[in-house]
Amino acid sequence: MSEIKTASEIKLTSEIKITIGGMSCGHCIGRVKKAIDALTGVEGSTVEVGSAVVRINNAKTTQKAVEEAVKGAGYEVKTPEH
Ligand SMILES: [Cu+2]
Repeated sequence: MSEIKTASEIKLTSEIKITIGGMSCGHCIGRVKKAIDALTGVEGSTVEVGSAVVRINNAKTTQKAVEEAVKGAGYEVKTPEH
């Protein structure tokens, strides 16, 4: 069942979903979105109360970095470790 991937098949961009605690209103959305969008390697984000979908460039950033940015803005990340 092993699958060998060539370099061209490795996706450079991926979409990650983060579950966020502590958000309650549009002000929170603005703060979280600003923190995420300020990161190098973030190509786009959709933020709503309780979650964010973020498109990242895997060569420039990681899901962990995005989660740290959310925490740095004062919110709780509920995404399980994987
Ligand atoms: Cu709020």
